[in-house]
Amino acid sequence: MNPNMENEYGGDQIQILEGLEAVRKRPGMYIGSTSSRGLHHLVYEIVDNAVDEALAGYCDTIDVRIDPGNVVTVSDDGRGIPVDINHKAGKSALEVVFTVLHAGGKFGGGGYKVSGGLHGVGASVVNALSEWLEVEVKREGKVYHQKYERGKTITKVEEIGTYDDNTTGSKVTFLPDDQIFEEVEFDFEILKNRFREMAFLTKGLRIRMEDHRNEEEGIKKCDFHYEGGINEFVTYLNKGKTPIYDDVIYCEGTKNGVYVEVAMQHNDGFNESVYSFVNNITTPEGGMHLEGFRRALTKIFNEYAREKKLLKDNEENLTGEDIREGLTAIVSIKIENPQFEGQTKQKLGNSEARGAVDSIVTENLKVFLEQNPSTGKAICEKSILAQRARDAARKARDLTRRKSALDGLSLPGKLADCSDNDPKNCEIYLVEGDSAGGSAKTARDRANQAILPLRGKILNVEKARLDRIYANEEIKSMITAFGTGIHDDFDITKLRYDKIIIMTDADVDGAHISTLLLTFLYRFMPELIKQGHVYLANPPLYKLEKNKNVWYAYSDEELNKILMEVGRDDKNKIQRYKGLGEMDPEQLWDTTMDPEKRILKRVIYDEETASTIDMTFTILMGDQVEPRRAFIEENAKYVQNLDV
Ligand code: TSJ
Repeated sequence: MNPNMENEYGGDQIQILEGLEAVRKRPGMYIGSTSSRGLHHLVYEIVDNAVDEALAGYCDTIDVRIDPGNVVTVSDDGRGIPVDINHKAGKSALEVVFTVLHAGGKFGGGGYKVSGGLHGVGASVVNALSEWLEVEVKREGKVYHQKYERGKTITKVEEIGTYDDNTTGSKVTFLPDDQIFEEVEFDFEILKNRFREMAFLTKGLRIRMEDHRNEEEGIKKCDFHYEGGINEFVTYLNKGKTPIYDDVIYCEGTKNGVYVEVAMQHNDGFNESVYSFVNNITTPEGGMHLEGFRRALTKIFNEYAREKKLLKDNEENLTGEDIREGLTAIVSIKIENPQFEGQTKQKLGNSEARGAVDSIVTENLKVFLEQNPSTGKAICEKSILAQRARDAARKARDLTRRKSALDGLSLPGKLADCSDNDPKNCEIYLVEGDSAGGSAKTARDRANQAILPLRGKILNVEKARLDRIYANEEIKSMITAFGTGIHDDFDITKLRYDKIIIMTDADVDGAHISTLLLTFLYRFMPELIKQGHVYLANPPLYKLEKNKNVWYAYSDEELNKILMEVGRDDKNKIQRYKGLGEMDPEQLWDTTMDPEKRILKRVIYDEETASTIDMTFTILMGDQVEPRRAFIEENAKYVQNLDV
């Protein structure tokens, strides 16, 4: 071999290693964080590459498998990652994909590539952050293989076999590096929700997953495949709600090089559930594509309402909010060089996307409304009702605002506030009922724990219009106690407590009240949940006493465990707590409120699967019983245990 060549190759190699070393040194720069969230991004990154192959038209099915030890395998039936020598890099294209930063998809043609956000950083980043990674490619009758450790090449690209069934595909297996990640346990539900979303966004694509980590208990599986794409997504999101017209309205087209797809349907509720995506990546902060969509809707329905005389000449225009009341929609665009802006890089900055979405939606909606006048009328009538309610709500809100200005923002009378002035040290317990509230007031640490008793059932904000919500006493006291304001005035820096702790009875009613409170927080102050300020207290179900010893059990399993130790025959010393009210203040402190001993559950919010969370609340709090039962059986997954 020409020694110069060898040198050159060696030089390249060093540079490449430095590239991936940088990823290991500052993983957060590439995958956002090294928490559970970053961990899951590894899987999305690999799956995204296979989805690109599907978008290019060459792949129908993606399989994901989790094995014991959190080893993940992603395989597809695409063309197979090219293995021939990439002349610029002087090595196999396959090796380039896994060892050169940002090299993913730079060769070959077709498809849309993502260059920003948290995804699209390339398979090499996953490789760098994996203890080991193996890739297998089936192409032209040959099977190729390569293995890496912490980003470094361990074996050459080798031909390890042949086959003659004409199939092709790529398969990547990796083990996330526990030197990098705080946590290496994959959450089946989180992955499942994201894969469902990905399948909706790429019509026709099948994504399957199997979880083999705990085979004794069974193999968990899911299988998503939607020929209807985002139309089916909207139908799915409106499950448990009552649509006000039958069809999902669908708009599609390409303009300025931007491919635009929109699906929408109104329900008889009051919330706006519009999710936007760029190259299949969620954009929780919206951006130009969402602006284009909103602009088109507002313009079209105002024009339509005037033309049909549903809105009189002397009446005010409908606002965008009026038209979006009860709207469920997906705005999905594909664009070649997306620019992501904002603090979390989740907002689309490309201005050409605004015009593209606006004109595609305008054109499609015009045609749709001509052919479906009754749907047009239903939307306008609902928007006009929303307009009237908005006026009433503004009056109610102004009234609360003026009132609080007069009282100098006085705190609610029922609040037993804490004395420490530093919000960092403070927590507020939202307690169901006056009697439990009384116990909690006696039990608490007065310096740092505030108590706000709430009476009976909390207003279901999922079923009420704004005017009623702002007039509700319990809701008003929460808003003033938190100090953050609400709606356009919301300011998290004014939050008066670091922890908002929901404390309800450990029974069905208590769970219902918790969910009502969470629904309020989720709809009206989502930042509190997103930034991890919201917790559920965890009161015990049983108390056991024997020879002056006391045990508390927080679950039936725990009770059984204690009974095994203490002896089953002593069952009559057991006390089943029917509610917080049955505990005296000392017991309440010991079991549920003492920061040294208590267990709190933190409520988590995963942006990646926001649409699923939204539906969760709809299903739990909406009218329809059947989806709720099914959901509760599957178990609420938005709560994560946390010892504090
Ligand atoms: F990113 C990755 F390497 F991790 C990965 C890539 C993981 C998985 C599961 C699949 C893939 C992948 C890549 N599937 N299919 C492809 N396709 C290509 O890389 C490819 C194939 C052929 C051509 C061509 O022009 O002939 C071009 C490309 C980009």
